[in-house]
Amino acid sequence: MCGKPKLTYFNGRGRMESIRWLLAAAGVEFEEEFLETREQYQKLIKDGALLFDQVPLVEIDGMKMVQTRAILNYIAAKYNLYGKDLKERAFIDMYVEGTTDLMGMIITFDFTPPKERNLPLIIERATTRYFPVYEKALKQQGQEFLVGNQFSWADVHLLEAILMVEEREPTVLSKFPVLQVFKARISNIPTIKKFLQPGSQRKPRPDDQYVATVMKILKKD
Ligand code: GTS
Repeated sequence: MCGKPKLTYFNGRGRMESIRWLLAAAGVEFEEEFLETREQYQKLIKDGALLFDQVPLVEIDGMKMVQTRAILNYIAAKYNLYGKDLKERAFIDMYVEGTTDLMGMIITFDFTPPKERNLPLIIERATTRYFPVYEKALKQQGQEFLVGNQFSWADVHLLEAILMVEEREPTVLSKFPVLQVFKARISNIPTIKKFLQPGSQRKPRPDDQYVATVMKILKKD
């Protein structure tokens, strides 16, 4: 690898946060450049750095990678967090797509006009559609991890999703004892434990100022 991966995005979670989580879980140090102005973003486009004129951008192994899913796939495969065969990969993909859908609802929440926000729907989906699947999978397997008795991207993504929903509804795991144990166990993996500590590159829940900055840079006002 040529140096540390460099992540270019806004100084907040958005689509980049799962990439930060995955790199941190793999124990990979990374650098970050934050977009603060529209000019910075336009320069990236002018320089041809963004294949589809969109961020996240991750410079890794001599590539300028865009498209969140492609970036995550690459990192997961490179750092052995993507299962040991095609079937394990298929399960990791299914679990990750589920948590992506759930987190997507929360990521867009702060960008939605207050009157149209529907937190009860998110909590209902978390507790009736998504968390039961992970609770059952872990229980049936009788194992510590979601796929193949081995720590994978699916576990990292599920913990990220659990913490994100808990930020909005702290009691959300009350009916999911297996997920409670899972959360404690995965949070204690040394690389993750470090990422969860204050001062890490993990980003806080978005505030109004963050939303305004993103809107200004993307000219969505
Ligand atoms: N499919 C892409 C991905 O998953 O990476 C979508 C990327 C995307 O839409 N990025 C937004 C962007 O650059 C920024 S954000 O949604 O992550 O905040 N939008 C600019 C544009 O012109 O589409």
